[in-house]
Amino acid sequence: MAANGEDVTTVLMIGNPNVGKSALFNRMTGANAVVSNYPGTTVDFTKGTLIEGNRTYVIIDVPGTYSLEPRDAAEEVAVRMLRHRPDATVMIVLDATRIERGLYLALEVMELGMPCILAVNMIDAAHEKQITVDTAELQRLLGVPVIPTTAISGEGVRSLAEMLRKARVADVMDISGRLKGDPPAAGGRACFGCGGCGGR
Ligand SMILES: Nc1nc2c(ncn2[C@@H]2O[C@H](COP(=O)(O)OP(=O)(O)OP(=O)(O)O)[C@@H](O)[C@H]2O)c(=O)[nH]1
Ligand SMILES: [Mg+2]
Repeated sequence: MAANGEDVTTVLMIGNPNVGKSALFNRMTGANAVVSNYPGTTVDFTKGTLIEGNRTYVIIDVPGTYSLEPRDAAEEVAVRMLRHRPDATVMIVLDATRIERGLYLALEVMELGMPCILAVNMIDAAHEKQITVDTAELQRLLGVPVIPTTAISGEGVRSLAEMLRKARVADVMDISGRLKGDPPAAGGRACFGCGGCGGR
Protein backbone atom coordinates (compact mmCIF):
# COMPACT_ATOMS: atom_id res chain seq x y z
CA MET A 1 0.00 0.00 0.00
CA ALA A 2 1.45 3.39 -1.00
CA ALA A 3 1.55 6.37 1.39
CA ASN A 4 -1.47 7.88 -0.39
CA GLY A 5 -3.52 4.76 0.29
CA GLU A 6 -3.35 3.35 -3.25
CA ASP A 7 -2.69 -0.29 -3.91
CA VAL A 8 0.74 -0.84 -5.47
CA THR A 9 1.42 -4.16 -7.16
CA THR A 10 4.70 -5.23 -8.71
CA VAL A 11 4.22 -6.98 -12.05
CA LEU A 12 7.06 -9.06 -13.51
CA MET A 13 6.82 -9.50 -17.29
CA ILE A 14 8.21 -12.92 -18.09
CA GLY A 15 8.49 -14.68 -21.42
CA ASN A 16 10.74 -16.21 -24.04
CA PRO A 17 13.08 -13.81 -25.87
CA ASN A 18 11.45 -11.83 -28.72
CA VAL A 19 7.81 -12.43 -27.81
CA GLY A 20 7.12 -8.68 -27.52
CA LYS A 21 7.56 -8.10 -23.77
CA SER A 22 9.26 -4.74 -24.27
CA ALA A 23 6.73 -3.67 -26.90
CA LEU A 24 3.90 -4.46 -24.47
CA PHE A 25 5.82 -2.83 -21.62
CA ASN A 26 6.21 0.39 -23.64
CA ARG A 27 2.50 0.42 -24.47
CA MET A 28 1.54 -0.07 -20.84
CA THR A 29 3.98 2.29 -19.12
CA GLY A 30 4.44 5.10 -21.66
CA ALA A 31 7.36 7.43 -21.11
CA ASN A 32 8.12 6.85 -17.43
CA ALA A 33 10.47 3.88 -17.77
CA VAL A 34 13.81 3.68 -15.99
CA VAL A 35 16.60 1.31 -17.04
CA SER A 36 18.70 -0.22 -14.25
CA ASN A 37 21.50 -2.68 -14.03
CA TYR A 38 20.74 -5.84 -12.08
CA PRO A 39 23.20 -5.79 -9.14
CA GLY A 40 26.30 -7.91 -9.63
CA THR A 41 25.67 -8.48 -13.37
CA THR A 42 25.93 -6.71 -16.72
CA VAL A 43 22.23 -7.37 -17.38
CA ASP A 44 19.83 -4.42 -17.65
CA PHE A 45 16.12 -4.40 -16.91
CA THR A 46 13.47 -1.72 -17.26
CA LYS A 47 10.92 -0.60 -14.72
CA GLY A 48 7.89 1.61 -15.31
CA THR A 49 4.55 2.55 -13.82
CA LEU A 50 0.99 1.95 -14.94
CA ILE A 51 -1.95 3.55 -13.16
CA GLU A 52 -5.15 1.63 -13.79
CA GLY A 53 -8.29 2.61 -11.89
CA ASN A 54 -7.28 3.08 -8.26
CA ARG A 55 -4.29 0.77 -8.59
CA THR A 56 -0.67 1.52 -9.31
CA TYR A 57 1.39 -1.18 -10.99
CA VAL A 58 5.16 -1.11 -10.99
CA ILE A 59 5.92 -3.11 -14.11
CA ILE A 60 9.31 -4.74 -14.62
CA ASP A 61 10.37 -5.86 -18.10
CA VAL A 62 12.36 -8.96 -17.16
CA PRO A 63 15.03 -10.34 -19.54
CA GLY A 64 13.70 -13.09 -21.81
CA THR A 65 14.14 -16.69 -20.75
CA TYR A 66 13.18 -20.09 -22.17
CA SER A 67 12.90 -21.82 -18.83
CA LEU A 68 13.57 -21.45 -15.12
CA GLU A 69 16.77 -23.49 -15.52
CA PRO A 70 18.95 -20.57 -16.62
CA ARG A 71 21.59 -21.05 -19.30
CA ASP A 72 23.07 -17.55 -19.44
CA ALA A 73 23.37 -14.37 -17.37
CA ALA A 74 20.12 -12.83 -18.66
CA GLU A 75 18.13 -15.99 -17.88
CA GLU A 76 19.78 -16.13 -14.44
CA VAL A 77 18.55 -12.59 -13.73
CA ALA A 78 15.02 -13.50 -14.86
CA VAL A 79 14.95 -16.43 -12.43
CA ARG A 80 16.44 -14.37 -9.60
CA MET A 81 13.84 -11.63 -10.10
CA LEU A 82 11.05 -14.17 -9.78
CA ARG A 83 12.54 -15.80 -6.71
CA HIS A 84 13.23 -12.49 -4.96
CA ARG A 85 9.71 -11.14 -5.44
CA PRO A 86 7.33 -13.89 -4.38
CA ASP A 87 4.68 -11.25 -3.66
CA ALA A 88 4.65 -9.99 -7.27
CA THR A 89 2.10 -10.69 -9.97
CA VAL A 90 3.56 -12.35 -13.06
CA MET A 91 2.50 -11.36 -16.57
CA ILE A 92 3.56 -14.25 -18.76
CA VAL A 93 3.93 -13.17 -22.39
CA LEU A 94 3.59 -15.77 -25.14
CA ASP A 95 4.11 -15.50 -28.89
CA ALA A 96 0.86 -16.61 -30.53
CA THR A 97 2.87 -18.12 -33.41
CA ARG A 98 4.92 -20.31 -31.02
CA ILE A 99 2.49 -21.12 -28.26
CA GLU A 100 3.95 -24.50 -27.23
CA ARG A 101 7.40 -23.09 -26.57
CA GLY A 102 5.95 -20.35 -24.36
CA LEU A 103 3.63 -22.70 -22.51
CA TYR A 104 6.58 -24.70 -21.18
CA LEU A 105 7.84 -21.61 -19.36
CA ALA A 106 4.29 -20.56 -18.42
CA LEU A 107 3.67 -23.85 -16.61
CA GLU A 108 7.02 -23.63 -14.82
CA VAL A 109 6.15 -20.11 -13.65
CA MET A 110 2.62 -21.08 -12.61
CA GLU A 111 4.10 -23.79 -10.38
CA LEU A 112 5.75 -21.05 -8.29
CA GLY A 113 2.35 -20.18 -6.82
CA MET A 114 2.40 -16.49 -7.76
CA PRO A 115 -0.68 -14.74 -9.23
CA CYS A 116 -0.42 -14.96 -13.02
CA ILE A 117 -2.00 -13.50 -16.13
CA LEU A 118 -1.11 -14.52 -19.69
CA ALA A 119 -0.76 -12.22 -22.67
CA VAL A 120 -0.87 -14.09 -25.96
CA ASN A 121 0.94 -11.51 -28.08
CA MET A 122 1.62 -11.29 -31.84
CA ILE A 123 -1.97 -12.20 -32.67
CA ASP A 124 -1.53 -10.24 -35.93
CA ALA A 125 1.43 -12.40 -36.96
CA ALA A 126 -0.54 -15.54 -36.06
CA HIS A 127 -3.45 -14.39 -38.27
CA GLU A 128 -1.04 -13.83 -41.13
CA LYS A 129 0.23 -17.38 -40.72
CA GLN A 130 -3.36 -18.64 -40.39
CA ILE A 131 -2.71 -19.78 -36.84
CA THR A 132 -5.71 -19.43 -34.54
CA VAL A 133 -5.15 -19.46 -30.79
CA ASP A 134 -8.26 -20.29 -28.76
CA THR A 135 -7.46 -17.98 -25.85
CA ALA A 136 -10.82 -18.69 -24.16
CA GLU A 137 -10.02 -22.42 -24.13
CA LEU A 138 -6.49 -21.73 -22.90
CA GLN A 139 -7.98 -19.64 -20.10
CA ARG A 140 -10.36 -22.46 -19.21
CA LEU A 141 -7.53 -25.00 -19.13
CA LEU A 142 -5.09 -22.86 -17.15
CA GLY A 143 -7.56 -21.16 -14.80
CA VAL A 144 -5.84 -17.77 -15.10
CA PRO A 145 -6.81 -14.82 -17.34
CA VAL A 146 -5.54 -15.12 -20.92
CA ILE A 147 -5.64 -11.96 -23.04
CA PRO A 148 -4.89 -11.82 -26.79
CA THR A 149 -2.71 -8.82 -27.71
CA THR A 150 -0.90 -7.21 -30.62
CA ALA A 151 1.65 -4.94 -29.01
CA ILE A 152 2.63 -3.13 -32.21
CA SER A 153 -0.94 -1.92 -32.85
CA GLY A 154 -1.97 -1.77 -29.19
CA GLU A 155 -4.88 -4.16 -29.69
CA GLY A 156 -5.80 -5.90 -26.44
CA VAL A 157 -3.40 -3.84 -24.33
CA ARG A 158 -6.24 -1.96 -22.63
CA SER A 159 -7.91 -5.26 -21.65
CA LEU A 160 -4.59 -6.61 -20.44
CA ALA A 161 -4.16 -3.59 -18.15
CA GLU A 162 -7.72 -3.90 -16.86
CA MET A 163 -7.41 -7.64 -16.26
CA LEU A 164 -4.18 -7.34 -14.24
CA ARG A 165 -6.22 -7.12 -11.06
CA LYS A 166 -7.79 -10.51 -11.89
CA ALA A 167 -4.42 -12.29 -12.02
CA ARG A 168 -4.62 -15.42 -9.93
CA VAL A 169 -2.59 -18.31 -8.61
CA ALA A 170 -2.95 -21.31 -10.90
CA ASP A 171 -3.78 -24.70 -9.42
CA VAL A 172 -1.40 -27.00 -11.26
CA MET A 173 -3.22 -30.12 -10.08
CA ASP A 174 -6.46 -28.74 -11.55
CA ILE A 175 -4.66 -27.90 -14.79
CA SER A 176 -3.34 -31.43 -15.02
CA GLY A 177 -6.88 -32.77 -14.40
CA ARG A 178 -8.39 -30.52 -17.07
CA LEU A 179 -5.72 -31.55 -19.56
CA LYS A 180 -6.68 -35.17 -18.88
CA GLY A 181 -10.36 -34.25 -19.40
CA ASP A 182 -11.54 -34.55 -15.76
CA PRO A 183 -14.94 -32.90 -15.11
CA PRO A 184 -14.68 -29.38 -13.61
CA ALA A 185 -14.72 -29.08 -9.80
CA ALA A 186 -17.96 -27.76 -8.30
CA GLY A 187 -17.93 -23.96 -8.31
CA GLY A 188 -15.07 -23.94 -10.82
CA ARG A 189 -15.09 -20.87 -13.05
CA ALA A 190 -13.05 -20.08 -16.10
CA CYS A 191 -14.37 -16.65 -17.14
CA PHE A 192 -12.79 -13.65 -15.48
CA GLY A 193 -15.18 -11.14 -16.99
CA CYS A 194 -13.13 -10.56 -20.12
CA GLY A 195 -16.27 -10.10 -22.21
CA GLY A 196 -14.74 -12.09 -25.03
CA CYS A 197 -15.35 -15.74 -24.19
CA GLY A 198 -19.09 -15.79 -23.60
CA GLY A 199 -18.58 -16.74 -19.93
CA ARG A 200 -17.01 -20.13 -20.63
N1 LIG B 1 3.90 -8.50 -35.61
C1 LIG B 1 4.14 -8.20 -34.34
N2 LIG B 1 5.38 -7.91 -33.96
C2 LIG B 1 5.58 -7.61 -32.66
C3 LIG B 1 4.53 -7.61 -31.70
N3 LIG B 1 5.05 -7.30 -30.49
C4 LIG B 1 6.36 -7.11 -30.69
N4 LIG B 1 6.69 -7.28 -31.98
C5 LIG B 1 8.02 -7.19 -32.61
O1 LIG B 1 8.77 -8.31 -32.18
C6 LIG B 1 10.14 -7.96 -31.98
C7 LIG B 1 10.54 -8.30 -30.55
O2 LIG B 1 9.82 -7.46 -29.68
P1 LIG B 1 10.38 -7.08 -28.24
O3 LIG B 1 9.35 -6.26 -27.56
O4 LIG B 1 11.75 -6.52 -28.33
O5 LIG B 1 10.48 -8.55 -27.60
P2 LIG B 1 11.02 -8.95 -26.16
O6 LIG B 1 10.16 -10.05 -25.68
O7 LIG B 1 11.13 -7.74 -25.29
O8 LIG B 1 12.47 -9.52 -26.50
P3 LIG B 1 13.70 -9.72 -25.47
O9 LIG B 1 13.81 -8.49 -24.62
O10 LIG B 1 14.87 -9.94 -26.37
O11 LIG B 1 13.39 -10.94 -24.66
C8 LIG B 1 10.25 -6.47 -32.31
O12 LIG B 1 10.67 -6.34 -33.64
C9 LIG B 1 8.80 -5.97 -32.15
O13 LIG B 1 8.50 -4.86 -32.97
C10 LIG B 1 3.20 -7.93 -32.15
O14 LIG B 1 2.22 -7.99 -31.40
N5 LIG B 1 3.09 -8.23 -33.48
MG1 LIG C 1 12.77 -6.90 -24.33
